[in-house]
Amino acid sequence: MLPRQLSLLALALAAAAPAALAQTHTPGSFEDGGSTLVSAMMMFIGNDEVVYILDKAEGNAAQIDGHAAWGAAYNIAGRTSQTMSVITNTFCASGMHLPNGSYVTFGGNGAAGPGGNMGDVLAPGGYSATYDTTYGDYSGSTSIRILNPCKWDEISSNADCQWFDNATLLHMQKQRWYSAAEPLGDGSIAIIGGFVEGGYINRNWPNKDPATEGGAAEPTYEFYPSKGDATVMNFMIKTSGLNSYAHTYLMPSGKMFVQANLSTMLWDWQNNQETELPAMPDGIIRVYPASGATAMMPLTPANDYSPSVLFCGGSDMPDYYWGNYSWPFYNTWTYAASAKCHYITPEPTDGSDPQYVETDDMPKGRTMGQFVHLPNGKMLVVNGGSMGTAGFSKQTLYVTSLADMPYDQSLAADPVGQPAIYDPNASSGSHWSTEGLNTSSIARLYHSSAILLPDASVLIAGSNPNLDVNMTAIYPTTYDAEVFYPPYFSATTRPSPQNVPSTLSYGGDYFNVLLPASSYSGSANDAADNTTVWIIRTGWTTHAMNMGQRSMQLNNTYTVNSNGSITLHVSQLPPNPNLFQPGPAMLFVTMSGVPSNATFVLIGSGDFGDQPTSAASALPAKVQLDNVSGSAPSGSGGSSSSTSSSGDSSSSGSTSHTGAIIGGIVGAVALVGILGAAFGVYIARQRRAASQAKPASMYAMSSVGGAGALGRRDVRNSDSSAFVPLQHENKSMWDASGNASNFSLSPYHDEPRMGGPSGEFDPYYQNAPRR
Ligand SMILES: [Cu+2]
Repeated sequence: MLPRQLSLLALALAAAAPAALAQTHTPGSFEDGGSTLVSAMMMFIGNDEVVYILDKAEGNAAQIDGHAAWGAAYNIAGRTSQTMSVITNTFCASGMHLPNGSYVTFGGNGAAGPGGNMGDVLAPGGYSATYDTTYGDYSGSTSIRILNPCKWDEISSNADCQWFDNATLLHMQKQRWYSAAEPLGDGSIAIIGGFVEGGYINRNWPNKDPATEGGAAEPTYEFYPSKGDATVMNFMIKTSGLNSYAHTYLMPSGKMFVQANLSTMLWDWQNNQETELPAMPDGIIRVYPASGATAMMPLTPANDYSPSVLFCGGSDMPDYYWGNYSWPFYNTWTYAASAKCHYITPEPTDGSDPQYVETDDMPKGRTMGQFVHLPNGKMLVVNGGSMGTAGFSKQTLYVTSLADMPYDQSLAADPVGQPAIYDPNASSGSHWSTEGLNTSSIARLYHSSAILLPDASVLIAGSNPNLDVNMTAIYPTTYDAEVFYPPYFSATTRPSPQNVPSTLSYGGDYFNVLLPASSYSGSANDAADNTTVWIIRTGWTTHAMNMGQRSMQLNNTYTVNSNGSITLHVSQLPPNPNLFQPGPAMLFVTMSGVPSNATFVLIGSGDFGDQPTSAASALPAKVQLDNVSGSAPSGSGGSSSSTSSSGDSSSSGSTSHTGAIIGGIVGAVALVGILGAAFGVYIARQRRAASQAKPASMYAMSSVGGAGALGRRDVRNSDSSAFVPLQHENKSMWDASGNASNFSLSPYHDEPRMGGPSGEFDPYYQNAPRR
């Protein structure tokens, strides 16, 4: 066949790709998800076509602009990827959606070069690098990078589809590696804590300066867009050491649940006041690097939209074992991860005191397990290992040579390849199920990720417990993605809702969704009674978390029509943006536990600021009709013969069914227009002007600023061979001898924009004091 004919065939196949959703998938199985080109340390879903992927700057074979790539876009239907340009090092950033459906990522690390070494253009003082000429990455320590999702075909051709990543124009006040990020009810994002640069855990030992660790810890919070100066959060000092990637969940009151080390609090961010909540039980650490699985449990009418936060796994390693910035003071891979689960309702509606409550153990202990909400009200846990912790290192206190490290640089071992599913509504002792769930043969340890896809399957990718790309390590750099098919893929028919809106509000008029009779079999009344409507925010997946992930069941009633169709009357979200912050989400209609495909929806105003709310309107009373049935083949997953909304217990992982998966793809198309329109003020102009500009002056080699921003002048007294900026043999402020004369060359901190760009480039410009 001639090359041209081949390419035409490829085009024809690509055009047919959406029909892949109607293919057969084996419930409980993993399918080959293709290559992500860069190792998927972070992922988020942009729309029904594209998942965006970020790696750290490292020596990936995939190239862009003449150097290794560390960004990619993944085609969901085609399971192929294309590289994307990212300017700064995204090594262990945090990320979040924005109210308009764009995404933002915060911080990272200094520039890295081959071998995980510091880049070759050093920052003043030589403690880290601003740039590396081989990998082509700039420091990402203060970066704020923004991406406006595009359809697959646009990405390579449209500059507006690229990352905006220019820290000269837009950046945080502080350097942050492993910061937490949590959206507020106004769509702005709290950015909390982190390391200034890398390390195993965020402390020296002994821990004499729990606030700043001699300038290595960043105990402050700030907001994007800014609400003022970065300010110390006392909780970060209290939890010093094990306080990075703190677990954060906005509560209905507008206060924020924050969990780190063994401590828990409610944070009134408007007044920076902390209310202590009970300590995590049983000495189990859930933050990095113990990295327990955590998620807010689904918000439902049945639980009155009262949030509970679930934690599973992690590690109860004694405090000393966690070591310091350099490495653990224990051979972590010999320490079993916890299987225990606890949940807490931080703001009980009955006025009782919040308490951690133990629930069923996971089937197996896990560190780096991660929860993915499924559109049937259940929670999938995937990835991780049963031994050790997150992080990587060339040594521990006891194994002092990399050659003697039994799992190379990995501090975890014994990957747990079998998913498990938690049902919040099951009775005690039966919350967990692994029935019919296959076991993946791909280790998903440090720097792996997982996210729900619009067809309700789950994309799993990443794993790279190595300083740089290493394809021969026991747990190598992993580019192979997998798609996991939950048990509801046993269904022969899936619901095909019509008239799903593309925007939702906080309160206000209900909307109607039509379910054709072809969506189900059996009694219409029973089918309607077992139909639920879910909005799921998949979040920003990295480090065993899905930052911002939420699941909410909307209230609904129904009318059964004489032709067998069912009209669902669906409430908007409850009139409180704190329950489900403004921004993008996927809407599923689930019949007897079998979800439709997702429709992408935008919740709220599409912009920062106070969100419009109105009282919830009353739903019409449900209307049933006897002797009306669905027209789907009987025995389908949507059959009313299912007696509960679980619908997935009878499937077998070894049985394959042909699924006629019809879906809400159409609704997703509408979102593109919204994305294009809503955020122009913030993004479009700046991107056109500056997105591709090489930030040659990004980090001028000046000694401006910073010296006063680091607090105490104690020096960090531990170094890390495994985390980029500290690997350099420098005599900088990090040096244990602490030469005070170097302090005037302290890290870049939020340089003033003298003669700089106008405010159109920088949301901070109007409202944040510069220093
Ligand atoms: Cu990391």
